[in-house]
Amino acid sequence: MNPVSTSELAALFDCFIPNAGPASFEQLKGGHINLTYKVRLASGAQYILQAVNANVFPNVTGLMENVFRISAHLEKKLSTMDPDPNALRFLRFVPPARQSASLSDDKWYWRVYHFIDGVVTRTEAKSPAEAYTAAKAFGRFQSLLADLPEPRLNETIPNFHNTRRRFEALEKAISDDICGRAAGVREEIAGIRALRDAALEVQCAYEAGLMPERTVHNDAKFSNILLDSNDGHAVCIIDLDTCMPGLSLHDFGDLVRSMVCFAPEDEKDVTKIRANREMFSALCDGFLSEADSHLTPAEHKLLRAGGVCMTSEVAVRMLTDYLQGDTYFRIAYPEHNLVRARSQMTLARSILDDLPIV
Ligand code: GN1
Ligand code: MG
Repeated sequence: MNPVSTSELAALFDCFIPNAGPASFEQLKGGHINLTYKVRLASGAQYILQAVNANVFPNVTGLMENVFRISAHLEKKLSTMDPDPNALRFLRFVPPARQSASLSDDKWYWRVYHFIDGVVTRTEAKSPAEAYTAAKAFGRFQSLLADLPEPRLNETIPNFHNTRRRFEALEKAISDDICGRAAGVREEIAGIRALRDAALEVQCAYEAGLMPERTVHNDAKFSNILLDSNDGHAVCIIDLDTCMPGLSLHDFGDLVRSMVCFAPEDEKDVTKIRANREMFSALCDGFLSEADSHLTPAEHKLLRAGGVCMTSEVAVRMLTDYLQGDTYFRIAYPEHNLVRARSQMTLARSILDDLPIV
């Protein structure tokens, strides 16, 4: 998307909160798909103005329906529990006060929600205590959604974590080679192919009936938790756009992917990438402290396999995007997707080789 001017942002925001007076807009980096701005009004009130990428999420109506159903369910459940100042909170959306053609087209869908103050997000975890906190929050999220009433949520991106299909899409991108990049990434292709069987373990167990479909977050990375800036407790799980039917291990796997190593997702120096046992153990403990009772024996046994699955899968997706000309994940420089793919496949290999089964 071309940069959005301040006057355009102000006009968009006015559709939600009319005549709010002068506002400042700050683009928040992070996220590879949507565009996010923090809005600050002269009164001090703060909001998030966000554009959902309709190329990635063509069924925005279904997406928002999911998000509202989940938020309402969580709010209802939490209201019946003992008030706890540290309980998880959830995003509150502001409905548009008036519709406008600019709010939604085939490229972007704009929405506003309340900003939560006094929090930070981070892309890399620092300590096992932090890993425990994040995994516990996602375990709780899953438990709270276990009794979401029927019907099944909309599958807004079909086959989102269908790992086998992701590998097939990579093979197709290699043979189509529309950008002529395949010859330059032979080593990466071989490395990712070598991970295929281990990456498919979770899907095979699901297909064998060893674990049920659940309502899950589907992008359970560390940066999708707002942490209290004073004491670091988990305040809110954000980015509910991919909440859909899926597997518990997809969420646990993303926690492992995003927290088991201290290097960033796009670390260029792969010698810095190594899965850390203490972090993994803290992630297992935190997740199980909330989700233990609802997991099947196979889900318990495949916790590490969840990490291999999600880390390999994202490497496959990033390499596919690189081969197809970087049309999906936003990049900051030409080889960004290739760098990400390398780092994530190195991490998947290390999760498999360096971590215990549990
Ligand atoms: C994307 O845009 P963001 O950062 O929320 C992607 C996830 C990947 C993640 C990798 C809809 O999420 O699946 O795991 O990047 N989201 C979508 O950081 O494809
Ligand atoms: Mg996301």
